[in-house]
Amino acid sequence: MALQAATLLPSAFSIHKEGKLSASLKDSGLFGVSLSDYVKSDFTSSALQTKRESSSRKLSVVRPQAVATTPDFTPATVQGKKTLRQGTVIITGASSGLGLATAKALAETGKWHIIMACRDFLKTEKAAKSVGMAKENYTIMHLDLASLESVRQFVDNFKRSGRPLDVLVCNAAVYQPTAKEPSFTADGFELSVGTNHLGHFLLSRLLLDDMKESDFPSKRLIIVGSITGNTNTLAGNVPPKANLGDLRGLQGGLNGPNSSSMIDGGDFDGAKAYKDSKVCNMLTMQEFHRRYHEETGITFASLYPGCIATTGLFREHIPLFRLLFPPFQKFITKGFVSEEEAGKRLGQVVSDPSLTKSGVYWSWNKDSASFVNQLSEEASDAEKARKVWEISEKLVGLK
Ligand code: NDP
Ligand code: PMR
Repeated sequence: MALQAATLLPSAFSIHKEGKLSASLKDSGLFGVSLSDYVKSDFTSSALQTKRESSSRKLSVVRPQAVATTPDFTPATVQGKKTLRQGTVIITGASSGLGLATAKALAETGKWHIIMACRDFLKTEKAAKSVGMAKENYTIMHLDLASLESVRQFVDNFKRSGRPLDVLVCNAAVYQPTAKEPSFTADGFELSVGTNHLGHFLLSRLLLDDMKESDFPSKRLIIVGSITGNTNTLAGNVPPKANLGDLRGLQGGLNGPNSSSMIDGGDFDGAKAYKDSKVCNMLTMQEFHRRYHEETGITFASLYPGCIATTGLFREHIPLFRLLFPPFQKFITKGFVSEEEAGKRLGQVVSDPSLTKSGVYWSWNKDSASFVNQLSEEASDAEKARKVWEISEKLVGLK
């Protein structure tokens, strides 16, 4: 079936060597876009945006980012010090896809204890077993990011566990591309922004003190971003495009009747809400960096792990999309990565000693070498980041 689909796709699209996409189909109902819109826009390959990074932390060895970093996790050697204990990393949404693959990759090193922060305990237990994670390497703790009460409860439970917190990975997300009407979190926020951004915002704010107290040599807060929230890329120009506007909907609480369920105050669009939530994720990471990096030494980072077209993220998409999306990404855009490879990439951002730069957004080139990528104008707008932070603080009850 997948092969059959793949043979259909190349006749419709091709990407030339120089990275320009051309299309022989005018419109694709399946991918929901008019291709003529993209061919006009330059294909800004993330690989073309390679920048060399200079490490801001005191590392004995600084490697250029264009060089492939090994998927070998070595937290024990950061700054030449020996770590006497395992690192503790919380990964939200570790029951499937990228979160699970990262948990597996880190567990296999034996150097990490993974707190799998998930809403479905049984599903997570089965998932951990299915990928062969040894029992002593993980703990499952309940977390429903669509409820602020659940986030607070999770934080209390974690604190009571007495474990230090060394790395927090905000990975969980929902994507509702086919929803006609918005759905809402327990606190009445539109579900995608409420879960992907606001739930994680509260979680990371409440856990910051625990990270400050940790004696781990390289403490990190990672918030998973995406290419589709960055309008400086071809993928980010697929409609509907991310756009937070003047934040009037966020200010109004994203709750429909009295205000809009969308951040920019517009009509509900599930795909846009997801992309907007990813912009919030990338802005939040940078605002954390500006406010806390110097004081705490914590590394704040975001990333685009590649297009992991097989994950549960697309579970609400139409079956035909789920069938054709993986071959489309594999053979046409060549942006596809397997869950395993994506898990290694996020694993690097968790623990590779050369990825300690703070305030940056990581991507990987076609040889799987990491580099610091450029964010779109909106996703790097410091004033917007400050406003999103301040409004979010009020919405989650921190102010
Ligand atoms: P999956 O759907 O496989 O994983 C998402 C995870 O989030 C699941 O474990 C899911 O739990 C969890 N989750 C959803 N809602 C909640 C909630 N309310 N509370 C707690 N956990 C929740 O998708 P991916 O692995 O693809 O996505 C992981 C991250 O990667 C996301 O941040 C996504 O934006 C990002 N990403 C993905 C790309 C891709 O191509 N797939 C590309 C770029 C970024 P459950 O199992 O219970 O549903
Ligand atoms: Mg996209 C280099 C081109 C590229 C890349 C890397 C992605 C990644 N996509 C690319 C191109 C295109 N996509 C083109 C040309 C089209 C029109 C045919 C297209 C369409 C498309 C759709 C309909 N793409 C999508 C969708 C989705 O529903 C996915 C989405 O937006 O989820 C939010 C998606 C994605 N494309 C990607 C990636 C990584 C995604 C999904 C994951 C995400 O951002 O989290």
